[in-house]
Amino acid sequence: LIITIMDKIPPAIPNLEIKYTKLFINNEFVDSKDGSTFPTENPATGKEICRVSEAKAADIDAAVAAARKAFQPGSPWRKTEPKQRGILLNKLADLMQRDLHYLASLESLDAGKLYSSCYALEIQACIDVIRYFAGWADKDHGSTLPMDDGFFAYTRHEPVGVCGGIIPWNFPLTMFSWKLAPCIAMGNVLVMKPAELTPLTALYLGSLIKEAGFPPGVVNVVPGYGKTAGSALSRHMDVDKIAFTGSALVGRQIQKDSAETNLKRVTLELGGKSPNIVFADANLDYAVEMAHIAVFSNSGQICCAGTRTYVQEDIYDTFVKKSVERAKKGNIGSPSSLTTEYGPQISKLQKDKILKYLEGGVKEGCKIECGGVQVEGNNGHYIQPTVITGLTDEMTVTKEEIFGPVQQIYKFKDVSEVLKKANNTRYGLAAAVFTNDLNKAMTISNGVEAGTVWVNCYYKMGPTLPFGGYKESGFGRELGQYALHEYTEVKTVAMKINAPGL
Ligand code: TXE
Repeated sequence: LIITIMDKIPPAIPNLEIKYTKLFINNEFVDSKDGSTFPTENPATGKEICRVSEAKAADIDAAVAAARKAFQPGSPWRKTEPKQRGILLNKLADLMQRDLHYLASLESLDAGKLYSSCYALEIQACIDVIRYFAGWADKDHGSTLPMDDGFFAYTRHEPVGVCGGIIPWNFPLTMFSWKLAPCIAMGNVLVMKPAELTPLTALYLGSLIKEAGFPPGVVNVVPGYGKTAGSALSRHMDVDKIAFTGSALVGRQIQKDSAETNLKRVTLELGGKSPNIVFADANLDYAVEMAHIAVFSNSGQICCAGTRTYVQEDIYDTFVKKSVERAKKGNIGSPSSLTTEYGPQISKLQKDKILKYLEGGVKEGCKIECGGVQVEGNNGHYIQPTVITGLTDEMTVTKEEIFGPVQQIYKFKDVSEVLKKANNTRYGLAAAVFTNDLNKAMTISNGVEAGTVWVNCYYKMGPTLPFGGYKESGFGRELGQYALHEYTEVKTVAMKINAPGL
């Protein structure tokens, strides 16, 4: 199957022309107010790609003002019929489809992500998400409510207003789409701050938003750093909601910012330490492969990665051996090459952080079965695919998100022990179980504290499936019908009926 897909993928565009590097406010590309710019680099080479205008507080003010103006009662956007909002979103999806080759090449260049995956899977999935929410634009509505005689009551679903998006660098276009699509479908306006490490596809999307015909100010894109641009957005008195994906640390800060300012609505998706549980009765080779994919996809930089692999004791030794063989087999290389399986980490900072976790893990007594070091002779931020064992629940590497290509394999005896271990974490984003025993599958999927549970599969996601965290993985749901609630206020209207003589 992979070979068939690869055959259909054109090579990544070489020497890519970067078309948009300025802030996108009010449907125009503009310099930042003080003229500041910042560099964005190619993680595969460590070299600067270009400089991008840097939004600071004054630019965030301008973007929020443009969004607020677009949201005023009587504005072209407020008068846009729900059906038309869906048509505009579908038009945007058409344009992304048209420019898939360019977008995939740009995403790969700026984020160090595998071009093949961007082209064949991720951007297509963004398009699907946008089309899915386009369909909801004229289908989400309130209801009439049972009420005392002489009264009539109903609810209206109204847009929240000016929404701010703050997104990370591991899935730049995906995160943009997940936040943009339900936000716009429900009639809101958006100020999006992409991660400082990956601003380029977000700006390009700005040009497509304009081309699709959205009125000025409905969507604004303001790249900049977290402490300046991000904070100005999350502390803004005229922003009604922030949708955030990123680190738990910053998630807490954003919640605090909301409390200290205007109690804007907040949804948070903050990563995880997801357990992937493999029982002895599972199909062994399939489980080894899926556990590998669960950790190493996107260079381990996935919030719901299966970072704690729990393997039942009867198959533990074989599983470790096969996992190590698998990790040694993959092709490390340029993310733009169609044959590459493992690309770089996003930055030197992230690479160093991962290596530090590994160093700490070894000091705490865990064993590196393979990898554990950076790839030498390369200026990109590459780390060898790593498998570690000899882990305990108390180790830092068990508790914290490493966010790199590091598979941690644990041994367990039975269902009750593994369930306890799986839930022994502050996170709760995802979990998986591999077994052919229905009772085990049900016991784990009912008992595990996580927003998504995969049974005999991993990363099975789609526009209809809500995604979000339990516990410190955050709150709120993206995708699916549940996402609509995050972008609507419910208004209750109770009306007295004057019916003389009845
Ligand atoms: O995230 P940050 P970083 C985890 C992962 C990773 C760690 C650090 O463990 O190693 O976080 O990554 C913006 N106010 N995840 O430092 O800082 C920032 O500009 C407002 C998991 O890159 O949280 C960016 O746009 N905004 C995660 C966004 O927050 C602020 C994906 C995320 O950056 C801000 C990425 C502030 N004070 C990292 N400070 C996941 N859940 O998938 C920063 N930002």
